[in-house]
Amino acid sequence: MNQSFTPEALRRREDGKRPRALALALQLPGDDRDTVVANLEELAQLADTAGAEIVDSVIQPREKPDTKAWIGSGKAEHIGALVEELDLALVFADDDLSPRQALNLQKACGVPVVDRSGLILDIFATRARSSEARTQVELAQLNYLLPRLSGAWTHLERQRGGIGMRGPGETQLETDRRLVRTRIRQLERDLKTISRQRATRRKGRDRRFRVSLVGYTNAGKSTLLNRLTGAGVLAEDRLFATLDTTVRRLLLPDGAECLLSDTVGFLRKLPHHLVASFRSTLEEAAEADLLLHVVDLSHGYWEERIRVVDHVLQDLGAGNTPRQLLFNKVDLVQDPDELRRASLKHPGSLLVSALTELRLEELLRELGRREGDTWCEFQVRVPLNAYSLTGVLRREGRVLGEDADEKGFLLRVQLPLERQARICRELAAQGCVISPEAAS
Ligand SMILES: Nc1nc2c(ncn2[C@@H]2O[C@H](COP(=O)(O)OP(=O)(O)OP(=O)(O)O)[C@@H](O)[C@H]2O)c(=O)[nH]1
Ligand SMILES: [Mg+2]
Repeated sequence: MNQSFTPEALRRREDGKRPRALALALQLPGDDRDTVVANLEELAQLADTAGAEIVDSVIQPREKPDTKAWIGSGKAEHIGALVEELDLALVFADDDLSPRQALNLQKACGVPVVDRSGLILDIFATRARSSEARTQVELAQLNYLLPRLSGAWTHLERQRGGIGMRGPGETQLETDRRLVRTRIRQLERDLKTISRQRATRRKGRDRRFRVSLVGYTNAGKSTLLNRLTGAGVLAEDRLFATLDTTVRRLLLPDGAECLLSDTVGFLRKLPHHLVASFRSTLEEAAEADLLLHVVDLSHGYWEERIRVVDHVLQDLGAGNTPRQLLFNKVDLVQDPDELRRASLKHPGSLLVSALTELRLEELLRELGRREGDTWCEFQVRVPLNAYSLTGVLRREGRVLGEDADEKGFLLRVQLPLERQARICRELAAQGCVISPEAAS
């Protein structure tokens, strides 16, 4: 059984010819036409990232999706004729289709039908580089594929097309369901190990303030990381340029440091299996001290995109992590009213351009301020016979000044807010005298 990217299709690509495709969307009652069109444009961009060329698109108004053929069997026949006429190799659906809907639509169209999840998984599969990302994508692919494993799919996939199921999962698709399940269990075990290793790395990573760049794909997160830290992360005008997490040190204006991490971007209707698989990568974001939510203000639907990102963060359990909204690409925004509208709607947000480095100092000052807010200052008197406790203070906090007299050692320290109560209790139990009033 082979549902993967066919050698034939590969050859077509190497020839420089991209598979020609059609994009399909439903417009249900209550759907705003402009939004459906914008979503179709996003689908076309995804298809382009995957290597296909959208030559036409069709929006089908319906009361509700047809359980058998999604757009309805009559319309499916019509699409089949269009596919023939335009000599298309693929059809993309801007929704997630049930295996049955996809199969019926595929039969009517005569070419493979790739739904939104299938397309996103395909892009991730071709872009995954690190072994962690590859494991995550393979797991998501196999979970997606399992209910779709059926002989009826294979002959069409072999004929032409290709996009939909490439990448690390590819070799597995030649096996049967039982083997796929076994492989899924293996991958889940691997990911658990990776997740544990990540957690250990995070723990050992010291007490620096952790800031995570989050946002819709293509918002400019990697560009910002590069501009601020010289990280050299790939940043390009494509969806899902970044799949792996990069963490870099960032020096703040007051001399403190934070750790800035860049990770995979979010997207409307991100496949559930993918989010689940990428959980360990995304935990990096979920466990940050601050989420720097980067928004492309030049995009017409930035408000909807903010909602999408908020939703995904909620799903990841990062709903309550402190946030800073950062409107990016303001160099592309011609209308000053748009800038005002964004600021008024989101008080406390910042307006920057990562590319032209506009107002990045303001961002750094804000990060410095937020970092400072996470510490509190104390004066601690450590008895002479308990010198080892100064080591505890150095490990758990920052020692700003140190003095000694005949009664002991006098330290001016900053302790992290969330642990200060515990540390102070422990120190007091060992004879230290702590005075918060000493804070400058
Ligand atoms: N004009 C302009 N373009 C920008 C700005 N910031 C980023 N870009 C461009 O936007 C595109 C996407 O930037 P990336 O930094 O790759 O975006 P990302 O958020 O990391 O995207 P993913 O990794 O795909 O999630 C690139 O072509 C950047 O050059 C900006 O402030 N102004
Ligand atoms: Mg990126």
